[in-house]
Amino acid sequence: MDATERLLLRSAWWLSLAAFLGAVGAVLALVGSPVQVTEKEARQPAVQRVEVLMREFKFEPAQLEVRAGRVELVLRNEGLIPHDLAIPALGVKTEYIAAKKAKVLVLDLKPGTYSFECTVGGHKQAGMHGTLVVR
Ligand SMILES: [Cu+2]
Repeated sequence: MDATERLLLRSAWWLSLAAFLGAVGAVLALVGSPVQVTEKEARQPAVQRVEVLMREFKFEPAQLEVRAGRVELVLRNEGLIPHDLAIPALGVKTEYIAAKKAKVLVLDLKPGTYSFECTVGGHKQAGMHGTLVVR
C-alpha cells in the first residue's frame, strides 16, 4: 500500500463516519419530534393537522393521507384503556395515552407509505393498526 492508497482509504473512512453521523442526527431529529404544539404553531396554515381516534381496538381513520412536510397527528384516546401509536419505519412511538386524553405527535414526513400500530400487547393483532400515505 503506497501513500496515496492510504490517504484514499483514510478519506473514505471519514466520509462514511460523516454519513453515519448524519443518519444518526436524522433519526434523533425524528425521535425528538413528538412535542406538544404551541398556540403560535397551531395558527400556521401550512401545518397539516389530522385527527386520529383510538378505541378498542382500532384507529379511526385507519387510512391516513397527507402531503409531505410537517404533519401533526392529534391522537385522541376515546377508548377505555391506554393506547399508543408507533410508526416503526420512522422509529417513532408516543408514550401511552390514557383513556379520554389526547396527544399531538409532530412529524416531518417524506413521501412514502408507512404502517402504524398500537404497541400495547395484542392490540395490533386485534386490529389496532393502519397506514399513513405521504404524497
Ligand atoms: Cu391499543
